[in-house]
Amino acid sequence: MQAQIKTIKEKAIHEIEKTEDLKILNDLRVKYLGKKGELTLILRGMGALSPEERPIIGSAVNKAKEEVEALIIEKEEKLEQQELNKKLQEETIDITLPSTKIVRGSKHPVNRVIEEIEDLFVSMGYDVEVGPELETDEFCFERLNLPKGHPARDMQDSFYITNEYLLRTQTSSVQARTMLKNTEKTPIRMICAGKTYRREDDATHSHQFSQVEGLVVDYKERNVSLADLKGTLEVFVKRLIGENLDLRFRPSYFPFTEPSYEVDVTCFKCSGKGCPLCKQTGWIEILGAGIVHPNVLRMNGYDPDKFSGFAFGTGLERLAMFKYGITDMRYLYTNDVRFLKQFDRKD
Ligand code: 2NL
Repeated sequence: MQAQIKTIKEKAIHEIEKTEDLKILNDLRVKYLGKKGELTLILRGMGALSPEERPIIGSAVNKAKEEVEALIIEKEEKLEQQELNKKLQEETIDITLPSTKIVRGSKHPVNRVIEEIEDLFVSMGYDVEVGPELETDEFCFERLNLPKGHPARDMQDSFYITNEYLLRTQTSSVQARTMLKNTEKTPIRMICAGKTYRREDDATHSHQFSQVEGLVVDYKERNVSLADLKGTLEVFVKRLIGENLDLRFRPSYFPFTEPSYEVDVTCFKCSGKGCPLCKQTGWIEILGAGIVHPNVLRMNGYDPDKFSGFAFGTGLERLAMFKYGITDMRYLYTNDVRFLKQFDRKD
């Protein structure tokens, strides 16, 4: 019996020493020390032994088990350490390698202009409002003094989705919404910038463009006048494009204002001397503006006998082109990174 224990033990030691694999090592633990392991089975068979032999054999088996167990643990630690070393070796990071360059996007020039205009008007006490691009005929036209059948509707061929819904042709719908939602009917100073859509597509027009519009409504006795409108637009244009520019107001027509004006600015290319860009006039049209039409006030909940104000609107693409000297509107839409990268600045 003693000899049998010795043989099993030596076989176990030999196999443990031989293996270089943690899984096999675990199999060996089961094979020798497990419930049906070779050494365990000897203990189980001890019933057949004489009472004198039992403690001797029992102690011999237990001693052998302990030895084998210790050897397995020792080997286990050694193999685990080896595995870890190998992993560390394989996963070392070469910090001298050049890093991968993170390609970062840049703000689109139109969005840069929007943010600059918003900052400027906020500094003058205006609120920045937003509204839906999918609008109703009511807010896009009706409430802006453009009833169905009005000839000025023809100036804007629109994208109707249903009889009622269309893609907004101007941001003015947001002013109407702002006036209407102000149930207290307190004075309004707001601007709204965003995307607008019209059914046109040629060399100088895109079906989608961006506008910013402003609206001031105040108590009549505060006398908001054309002088305030002129002063506001002068600050707007000079701060945004250049202090040495002049503004010119020409009478015009918009359905939502009366009187209405088109506002010209000194040609940025020839400084007013006359060139092909300004068609030799020295001026370039950039804004529409006027005194808010009494109908528009009334239709949006403001009594025209008690309130008056001014409004203005402009296209942001043209403004961005003036500001940055961009010569072709299509650069703003074609997403050429060589163009966009030039605006990747933190100023
Ligand atoms: C242009 C002209 C303009 C307005 C927009 C406006 C809105 C309300 C009331 C009165 Cl709710 N006016 N907006 C007024 C005058 C001109 O825009 O050429 N836009 C690109």
